[in-house]
Parts: sequence; C-alpha cells; structure tokens
Amino acid sequence: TDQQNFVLSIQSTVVSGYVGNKCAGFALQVLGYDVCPVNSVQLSNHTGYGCFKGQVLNADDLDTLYDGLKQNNIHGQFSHLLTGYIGSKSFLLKVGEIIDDTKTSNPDIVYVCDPVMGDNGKLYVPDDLLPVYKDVIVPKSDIVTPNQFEAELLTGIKIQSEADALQAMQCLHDKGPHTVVLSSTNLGSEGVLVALASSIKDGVKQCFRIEMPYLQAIFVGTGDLFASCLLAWIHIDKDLKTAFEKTVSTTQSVIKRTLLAAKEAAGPGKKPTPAQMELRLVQSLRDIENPKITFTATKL
Ligand code: PLP
Ligand code: PXL
Repeated sequence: TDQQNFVLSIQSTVVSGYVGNKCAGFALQVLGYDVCPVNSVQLSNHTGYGCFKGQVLNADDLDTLYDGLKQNNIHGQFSHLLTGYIGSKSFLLKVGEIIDDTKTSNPDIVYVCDPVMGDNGKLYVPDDLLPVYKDVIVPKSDIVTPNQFEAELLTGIKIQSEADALQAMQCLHDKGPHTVVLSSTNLGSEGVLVALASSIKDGVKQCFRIEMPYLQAIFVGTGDLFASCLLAWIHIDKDLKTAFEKTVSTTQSVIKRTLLAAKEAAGPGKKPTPAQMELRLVQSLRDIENPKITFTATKL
C-alpha cells in the first residue's frame, strides 16, 4: 500500500537558519510527513545576510539524484511534490521533466508549486525563469502559491484591487491548478495584509480572504513555511477554508514569536539583524502541529 504522506521537496537549504527545505522539512515532518529533500542549493545562510557561501546543484546533479530514486522505484511512491526557490532555467526545466515522470508513475500525485521569483516589484531570480513557470511549470501544478508580484508576472494582470486579484487567480486556474493561494497582497487598508485563496472543484468555485497585520519587519522563509503548511492541511482537512485558516494562523504565530524574540535579542531601540530575525521554527513546534485558528476566512 502506498503512503499518503510522502513528499519530494525540491528547494534550497541553508546550514544556519530556516528557509527552503530547512523550513518546509520541519513543518512537514511535524505534520506527519516523510520528507525527501533535494537541496537545489546549499548555502551557509540565506541571501539576506551580508555574505553567503555555498554550492549550487545543477540540472545534471538533479537528474542523477532522481535517477537513483527511480532505479529503486521510489519515484512512483510520492504522494506530493513541492517546489520552492529555483535559481536557473535549466534546473527548472529538469524539474518539469521530473513532474511529468512522477505523474506518469502516480497520476494521483499532488504537485504544489511556489513560483518563487520575487517580491514587492523586484525579481530575485533570472528573468528567463518567468516563461518557464508560466508556460511549463504552472500548467503542471495542482496548487500554486504566488505572492502578489509573482501572480502579476505569471498573468500579466496588474493587481490593484481585489477584483484584479480574483481575475489573476482565475487566469491561473485557466492554466491548470485547481487551487490558487495568494500568500500576501497589499490590498488591505493601512497596516493590513490580505491573503486570498481560490479553488475550483467539480465546476464549483470557492474564494476566501484573510486579513492579517502587516508587521514592520522583514521575515525570510515565511513563504516556504506557508506553502508547506498549505500542502499538509489541504490534504488533511480536504477543505480549502480550514486549510487556509490553519496555514495563515500558523505562519502568523511563527512570525509573532520570531519578532518578539528578535527584539529581545537586539535590545531596546535596536534593529534586529538577519540572524536575529531567523524564524523561531523549533520553538513553534506545537503551533505548527496543532494550530489554533486565530485568523478566520471570509467567503467571497
Ligand atoms: N510575509 C509575511 C509578513 C507574511 O505574513 C506572509 C504570509 O503569510 C508572507 C510574507 C508570505 O508571502 P511571500 O510569498 O511574499 O513570502
Ligand atoms: O525563503 C526564500 C529563500 C529561499 N532560499 C534561499 C534564500 C531565500 C531568501 O532569501 O536565500 C537560499
């Protein structure tokens, strides 16, 4: 019998701190998943520090690892595939081949794509990744979790209102994914961030909105945590509203704990360093495992 909680997670890793697989791996394991991490890069720390060092996995390296899994018949066992930050076009195209191959072996596999390209109008991957996400990867996705900027890039729709956002989400549905979640948008009033979720199942569409406070601080890894929790809760609850609420509630409890601890570490009146702002993920184990719904979704 095949396992229903077996995830192939292709993302970055860091020696110190929590982004990519360090983030998603912990959350998914806490939620009962066996996680198979492929580390697309291994860096000393995330790129928001003054300096970082490390290695990049290339498309051939990825192919080699996947081939090893395939020779042992592990490739057909995955219930889920999750991808996050990917830094080169050749690697992303290889990921596309892997998606196809895992789907051939297991047509029921769920592919969750976080199309990481940038934030707040700034691209932080090479611009030749955009057409690959748009035309190759998103059409193979079951669930996509872009932020506002990434949704704009993928659809060509400038999102300045909730109506624009819903149009962009429909445009993403039209490409393939049955579930689209915008992890953060600036569509709220001053000091409020808005997340939006939409699913189409058996021709029935459901859309939800959650408002959350905008905290005046830079968190890194929240998007990775968001996508991994969403993967798990959609699968466990089989209900988008509940999964969306648990995902946002988890993310918010982690960033709240992180900000409190970072301020404490920095001292009064001092701005926390990137190291002090690392997500307090381990300290949030119980919030990840059993989230209290502190943010409820409104049906649109
Ligand atoms: N930043 C904050 C403060 C958030 O609350 C969230 C999601 O809950 C995110 C970022 C995730 O969005 P992004 O994909 O832009 O990192
Ligand atoms: O969470 C995004 C992310 C993922 N991977 C690496 C990063 C970052 C953000 O800085 O540096 C390596």
